[in-house]
Amino acid sequence: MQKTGLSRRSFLALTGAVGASTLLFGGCAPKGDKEAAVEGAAKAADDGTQIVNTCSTFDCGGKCLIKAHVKDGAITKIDTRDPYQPNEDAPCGKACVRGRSYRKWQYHPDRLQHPMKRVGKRGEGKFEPISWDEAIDYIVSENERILKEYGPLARYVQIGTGDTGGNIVRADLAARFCDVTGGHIGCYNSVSMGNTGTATPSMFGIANTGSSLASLKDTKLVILWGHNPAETIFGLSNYYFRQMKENGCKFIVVDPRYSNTAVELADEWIPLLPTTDNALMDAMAYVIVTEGLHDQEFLDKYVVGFDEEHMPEGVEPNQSYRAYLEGVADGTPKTPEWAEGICKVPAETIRRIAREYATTKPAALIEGWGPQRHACGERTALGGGMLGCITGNVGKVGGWAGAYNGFTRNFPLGMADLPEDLEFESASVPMSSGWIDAIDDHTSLTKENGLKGVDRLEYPVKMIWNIASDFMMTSGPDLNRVRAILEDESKVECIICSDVLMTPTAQWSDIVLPACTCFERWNVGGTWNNGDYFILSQKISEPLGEARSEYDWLAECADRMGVKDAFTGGKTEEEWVRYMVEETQKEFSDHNLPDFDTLTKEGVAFFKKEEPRVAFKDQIDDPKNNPFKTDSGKIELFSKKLYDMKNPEIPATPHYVPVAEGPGTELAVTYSLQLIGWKTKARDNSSYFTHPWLQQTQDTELWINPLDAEARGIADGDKVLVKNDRGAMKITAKVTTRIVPGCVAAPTGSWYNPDAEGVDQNGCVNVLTSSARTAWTQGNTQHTNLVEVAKL
Ligand SMILES: Nc1nc2c(c(=O)[nH]1)N[C@H]1C(S)=C(S)[C@@H](COP(=O)(O)OP(=O)(O)OC[C@H]3O[C@@H](n4cnc5c(=O)[nH]c(N)nc54)[C@H](O)[C@@H]3O)O[C@H]1N2
Ligand SMILES: Nc1nc2c(c(=O)[nH]1)N[C@H]1C(S)=C(S)[C@@H](COP(=O)(O)OP(=O)(O)OC[C@H]3O[C@@H](n4cnc5c(=O)[nH]c(N)nc54)[C@H](O)[C@@H]3O)O[C@H]1N2
Ligand code: SF4
Ligand SMILES: [Mo]
Repeated sequence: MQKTGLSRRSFLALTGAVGASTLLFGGCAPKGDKEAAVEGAAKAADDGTQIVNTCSTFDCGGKCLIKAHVKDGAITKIDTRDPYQPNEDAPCGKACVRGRSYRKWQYHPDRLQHPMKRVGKRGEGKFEPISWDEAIDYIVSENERILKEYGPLARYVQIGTGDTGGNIVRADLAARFCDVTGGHIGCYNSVSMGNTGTATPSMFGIANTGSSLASLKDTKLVILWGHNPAETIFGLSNYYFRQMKENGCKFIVVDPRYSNTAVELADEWIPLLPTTDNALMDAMAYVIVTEGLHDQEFLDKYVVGFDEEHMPEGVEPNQSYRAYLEGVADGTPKTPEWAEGICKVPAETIRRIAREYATTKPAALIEGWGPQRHACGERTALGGGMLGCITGNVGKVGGWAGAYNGFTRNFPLGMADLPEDLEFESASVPMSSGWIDAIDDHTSLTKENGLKGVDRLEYPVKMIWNIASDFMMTSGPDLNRVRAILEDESKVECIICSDVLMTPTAQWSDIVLPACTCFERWNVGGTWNNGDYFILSQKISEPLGEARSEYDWLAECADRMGVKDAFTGGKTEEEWVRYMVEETQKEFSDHNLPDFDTLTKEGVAFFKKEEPRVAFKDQIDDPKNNPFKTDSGKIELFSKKLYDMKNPEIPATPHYVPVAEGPGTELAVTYSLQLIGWKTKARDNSSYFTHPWLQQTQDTELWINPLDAEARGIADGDKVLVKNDRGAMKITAKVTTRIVPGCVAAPTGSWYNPDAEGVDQNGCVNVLTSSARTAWTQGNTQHTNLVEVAKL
């Protein structure tokens, strides 16, 4: 049993500490001297305080150097700047407002400190503390029972993003435990960018179409399309974009909201209705092509499907993208006036930005992931790539290819895989809502609607593992539907949760285990998208109370089931981290990476500085020897594979198709506003929802345009009810011109908190979101919702 290094008194003293909230956006350290870092690292101050260079493992979009001040086993202060000053050749993330507040999360008064077992009805919130021995007994016996009664595929490991900023992922450990004891159902598709992830390979042959942001040094124009790095961070995006801004690069932001990124960077904000991006993209293409501003030479040489002269075999005439733009088949040319009626961007603005984008070389159109977490997500992801192609910006220094918004090599190396001769069953379902179907009607799942690994499921899901995950009851779609299913205790028989706080998912679990935080165990943190370094996420404090690392208790469960060595591979968690660092050091032997012990002092391992990566440069410079990895070897603006699917929602060219739940539909008569969520600086997804400091940095409020507010008699600060057929939530209205009329937006991650009538009290958008999946990827559609708003 692990013991806390903190006395109850010092814990209370820490949680009682008061401080002002820092209203900073994320960013990076200025240039400076790396040697100072080493000198200052792990230095003991006069009062015995150690300063440790480390990082968190949150799935937050960044990975920043944290300087934790540690005294008597407790974190007394979080710093990020001095004396560490990474130099310009090796920039490293500097803590954002959330990072500055880690200590208040680490010592949150509500932290779970003991295992607990449900005693009331599921979801009622009644638990009693149990010992770890009792918890292990329960987990082992439930696993043995479910394996015997149903089989391994009755065990579902829920997506768990809480610690995916680290290399050892908690949910993966649960999957590993299940596999060494017979197998499990997992999930596929990234919850963050699954629609982009599937769509882009059809156009470019690979999913990661991003370049290094350092390659944009001389870019003159950047269009940030539904991309909000001032809040979402995305590696070192703010560092590079701010430098570019200072050097005179123009920024246009296309977003239904005047986002913080628009505030900070935009020379021009283009508001549009959600889900209509492709109409704007089509009309921009129409202007570019009809005015002869497109790069015909590039299209002739590298692209299939732009015009009728470059089409694959076996396709009817007039299916090219150009024929679509000209309205050859449907009689509707995709003019700016046509698009204005759909996306609400004035035709003259469309003409102006289309001309500007096509005539400014190089220019980079970079998409965020918000626009693709929609029912039309696959098409929107490809639309950005389409504009990059017709302007010849692909494979060029300073240009940009597709929807992926940066590039990072994949490192460091992970834990060793399970032995190849280990036999276990596996299947997977679409992450967003396949698991809901696998509980509710497992026979409905087929290959056609997303089941992988097996032809059919023989039994429903009976056990759910929620490890570092609040997806089940906060961040997943259509929570009221999920709630009704889970309330029937005969359906799912055992729900396991390991978290640091009593989240809604924990409340709806049968056993809740107190997890240690990233500061109480070893790991390695990697960056998102750009930033060529990794950071040792050090254990700097003993777990609070009886909190434990999942690695340890799962190893104990595996031991009880006779498979401990298979689970651990003979290593402790810390030994795995050492192994990963050493293997990475070996693999990149010419990069002069620090060894584990040096890393404990320096914190950060920088890779050797290399030329910035420009996606597809080889394919463009020397196409003969470097074909694109598509069927045709070229960029596919028209995909024969998609054409053969004959599904109007999956067109062969990335053009506008209205969504089923959008403006102009019959449903919009009843629910006339589109609701989107966005990721706020105050949270990391659902994490920090109850963080007392971060709550002060962004209210949970519904942005609504004055026109829509006035029509409903709503004033700024009024309590409103947001409603559709799936559910309702109460929230405070923020009447603001920062949002386009016809659209309302709320921050994501508010904990699900329904009252007796089922009306959510916290502003949890997922009572209103749909479990429908995208047509092609089976990805999530959580930004595509129609709602009505009324004053309470
Ligand atoms: N409507 C709507 N829904 C969305 C989205 C959206 O845009 N709109 N976005 C989607 C996306 S992209 C994502 S990634 C998901 C995120 O879904 P969430 O599950 O909400 O993700 P997180 O907040 O990252 O982490 C989940 C839990 O991990 C816990 N945790 C943190 N660190 C640790 C740890 O070290 N150990 C353990 N055991 N627990 C830990 C946190 O306390 C938290 O409760 O939400 C998705 N849901
Ligand atoms: N502060 C903070 N940072 C985070 C996270 C967090 O929770 N908080 N979460 C992290 C995670 S897990 C992820 S996956 C990433 C997610 O990163 P993103 O998916 O890029 O973030 P979002 O806020 O969902 O969306 C970005 C922008 O898209 C806009 N948008 C929504 N719908 C549309 C549309 O139809 N068209 C257009 N043009 N724009 C649209 C939103 O208004 C928003 O400003 O962020 C990461 N970073
Ligand atoms: S939350 Fe993410 S972006 Fe903020 S300090 Fe931590 S690692 Fe950096
Ligand atoms: Mo995400």
